[in-house]
Amino acid sequence: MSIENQEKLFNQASQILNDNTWDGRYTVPSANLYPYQWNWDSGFVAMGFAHFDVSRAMRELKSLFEGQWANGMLPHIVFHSKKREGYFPGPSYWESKKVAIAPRHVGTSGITQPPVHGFILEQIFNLHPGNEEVKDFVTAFYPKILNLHRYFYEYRDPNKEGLAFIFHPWASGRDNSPLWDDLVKTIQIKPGDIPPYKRYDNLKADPSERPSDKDYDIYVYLMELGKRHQYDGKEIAKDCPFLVQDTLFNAMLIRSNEALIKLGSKLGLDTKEVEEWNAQSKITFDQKLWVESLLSYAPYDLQNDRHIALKEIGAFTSLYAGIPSDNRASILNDYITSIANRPDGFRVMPSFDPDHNIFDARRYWKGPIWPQMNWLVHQGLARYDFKETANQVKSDFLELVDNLGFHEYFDPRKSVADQLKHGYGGNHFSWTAAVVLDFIADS
Ligand code: 2M8
Repeated sequence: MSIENQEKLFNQASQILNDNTWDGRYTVPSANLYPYQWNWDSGFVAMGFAHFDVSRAMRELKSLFEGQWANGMLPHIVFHSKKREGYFPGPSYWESKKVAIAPRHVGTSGITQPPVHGFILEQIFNLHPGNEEVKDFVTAFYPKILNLHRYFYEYRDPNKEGLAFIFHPWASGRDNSPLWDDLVKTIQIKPGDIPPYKRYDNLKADPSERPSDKDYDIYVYLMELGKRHQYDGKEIAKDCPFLVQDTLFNAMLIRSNEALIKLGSKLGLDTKEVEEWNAQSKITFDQKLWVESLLSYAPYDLQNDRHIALKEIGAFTSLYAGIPSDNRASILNDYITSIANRPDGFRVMPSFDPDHNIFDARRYWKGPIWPQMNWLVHQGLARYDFKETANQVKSDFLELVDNLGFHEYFDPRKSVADQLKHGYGGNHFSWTAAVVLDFIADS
């Protein structure tokens, strides 16, 4: 891509992050579709801002962590804005203020999302060497992330294996991924189990690109269960039908642990606790989540004691966390290469196995290319020195944004995407902008 084009995309991306900033201190993923602050979206956004406005980057993390609960949990949505209409489930649904350990001054959800904040903090720190304000911020912020990780090890790891569970598909960040299809089919919803509710997402985005109504019933069922238990991980573990040790979620935890260890040693902070967590987590991830017949990692379903053995994007983020041996890393890299070289023409990296009959190139997490996932996969491939594949993942993504705009997600099929006028889901999307900023700054 030409320098002029890169500059154009960089400027458009910074404009989007500024436009999506509300009250001067937090960013919404997409003003129309998601009118609140989201957990991992804001992590990537902070990295994007760090390339042109580091004060905003720091403010983004600060405003997000205003939603942190007293036990360390960081909710997946922080409802700063007063707007009560237009998104389900909004602040009144969750009733977080009825929970003693939730913040008093701001409403939040009761579930979490992949813990990216440790390595985002490290990115911000590394982008501004010698900046005393950044150094002070990182030092002051560090304990908040440590508390979040401590929460996962204390409340979300009942067997003390070093892997955290999630109890809702939304917490995986990959809402309607085919990974969860069989498991959610085991949940029988009886009349009266869930309250009546009204979706807005499928009015604002093309319903054929969104999760189904059936998916939403399950989401509500699991939220109701969480609410009954005051969102207490230990209580939920006792009777929740959806209890999963996810690949992406735990890879992010491990990579963020690593960031805390590196930052801690640079800043003279005590890193013993996080080193112990991480040593165990890395080993368990590699041993427990690898499925030899799949030649990949896979999430583990704790209630049914089995792997969810499907080829899916989360497994490939293990590279960024430095989990696989060189041999396993090569296997993962070979798979990505095979997708990039398919005779039917695919950009990398689709979020789900294109050879599986559930694959759907348009529908949300059932196949499309997602910006932040491409960023994570790119970082991982670069870490293991798979330069060619790393570059492919990056250039495929930049090409899609250049051709189809700053959308939420994209069609991986070249023959289809090259005929489209725009990408899928929301437009002027914050994490798309953030990833563009980092990819271009890193070119
Ligand atoms: C999507 O999830 C939300 C629920 O959290 C939704 O569909 O309403 C997911 O892509 C999630 O990963 C993302 O953080 C969120 C906001 O971009 O949207």
